[in-house]
Amino acid sequence: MQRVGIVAKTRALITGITGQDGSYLAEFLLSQGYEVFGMIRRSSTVNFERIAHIQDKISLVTGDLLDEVSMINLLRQSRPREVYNLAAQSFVQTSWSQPVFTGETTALGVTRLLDAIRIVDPEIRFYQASSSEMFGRVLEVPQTEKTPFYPRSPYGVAKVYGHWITVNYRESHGVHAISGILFNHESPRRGLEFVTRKISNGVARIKMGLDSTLSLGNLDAQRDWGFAGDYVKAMWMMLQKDTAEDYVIATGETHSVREFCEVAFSVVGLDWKKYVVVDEAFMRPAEVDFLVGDSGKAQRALGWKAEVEFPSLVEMMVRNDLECLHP
Ligand code: NAP
Ligand code: F7E
Repeated sequence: MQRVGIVAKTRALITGITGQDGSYLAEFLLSQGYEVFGMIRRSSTVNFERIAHIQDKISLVTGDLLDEVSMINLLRQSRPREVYNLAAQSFVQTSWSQPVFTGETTALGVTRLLDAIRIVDPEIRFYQASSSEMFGRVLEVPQTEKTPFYPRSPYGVAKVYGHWITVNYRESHGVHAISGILFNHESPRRGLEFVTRKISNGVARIKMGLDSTLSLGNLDAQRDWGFAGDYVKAMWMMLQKDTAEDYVIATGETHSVREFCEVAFSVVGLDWKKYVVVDEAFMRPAEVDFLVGDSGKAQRALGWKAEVEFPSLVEMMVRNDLECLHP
C-alpha cells in the first residue's frame, strides 16, 4: 500500500505585509510553497489594498513593532522558520517631523523583534530591511557592503541602528540574522507620497485632464531605482544561505528625479517642462544627493540580478496609474 505523507510547508512571518514590499514578498513566498503569516497593526480603517488578492491564502496576525509582547505572542502563534522585518516608518520626509516615533519604530522596533525571536525561538532566520539611506552623504562611489555610513535624516539614522543591532544579535546571540541593504525600489504599489509614484500618478492625472501641474522638490537628486518585485526575491535568496551575511541590492545605474519626469511624461507624449513646478515645501532639511549601488556580492554569491530596467519601470508605473484612473 502506498503511504501518503503530509509535507509541512515552511512558515514565514512578514512584518509590514500591508506595505509595498510586504505584498510582493508574500506573493513570492506563496509561489515557493510557503505558509505565509503577516503581522498587521490595528487601524480604524482596513488598509489591505495591496494584499486583497492573496488574503485568502495568508494568515494575518495582530502585532506592533512598538509592543514586544505582541510580537512574542505572534511568534508563538505562527512558529515561523523565517522572519522578514519589513515594517517601518519608511517615509524619509516624515522622519524630520516625527523623529522620535521614527526611532521607536524603525530603530528600536528591530531590537524588540530580535529579542522576541531570541526568547521564542533563536533558530529563526531573520531578515532586516536595511536601506541605502544609511549611506546618505556618500563616502564612496559606488556604495558596497563595506562603504561607511553617513545618514542624513532621522530615518537614515534609525536604519543604521537597525542594521547594527541585527549584526550585533548575530555576533552576540548567534541569531541567523542578515541585513539586506536595498537601494530604492518602486512599483505600481509604491505609496503615493514617494517621488516615483507621485510622478507617475501626476502624469496620469495630467493626461486625463484632472490636474494641470505637478509640484516637486529637488529635481537634481539622483537615485538607483529598481523594481520591488525583483528585490523581494533577493531577500529570500539571502535567507537561504547557511552563512548569515549582509548584501547590497541595487541596479548599478543612477538617474535624477528630472530624468524620471522626462521619461514618465514621454510615455504619454507630453513634455515634462510644461507641467512640473518646483515647490520649496518638498525640499528636505538635509538631502541625499546621489546614490548608486554595487550589488556585485549578491550577483556572485546569490546569483541575483535586477531584471527590470529603468525605462520599463517608469512605463509600468505610468501605465498602471492611467489604468487606475480609467479602467
Ligand atoms: P511601506 O510601503 O511604507 O510599508 C511599511 C509597512 O510597515 C506597512 O505595512 C506598515 O503598516 C508597517 N508598519 C509601520 N509601522 C509599523 C508598526 N509600528 N508596527 C507594525 N507595522 C508597522 O514600505 P516599503 O517600501 O514596503 O519598505 C519595506 C521596508 O524596506 C521598510 O522597512 C523600508 O524602510 C525598507 N526599505 C525600503 C526601500 C524602498 O525603496 N522601498 C529601500 C530600502 C529599505 P500600515 O500599512 O499599517 O501602515
Ligand atoms: O525621494 C526627491 C527627494 O521620498 C527620492 C524610501 O523607500 O528609498 C526611499 O527614500 C528623492 C529625494 O525616496 C520630491 O528629495 C523631489 O532626494 O521617493 P523618495 P527616498 O527618500 O529616497 C530609500 C532607499 C528608503 O529606504 C526609504 O524608505 O526625490 N524629491 N521632489 C521628492 N521626494 C518626494 N517624496 N516628493 C517630492 O515631491
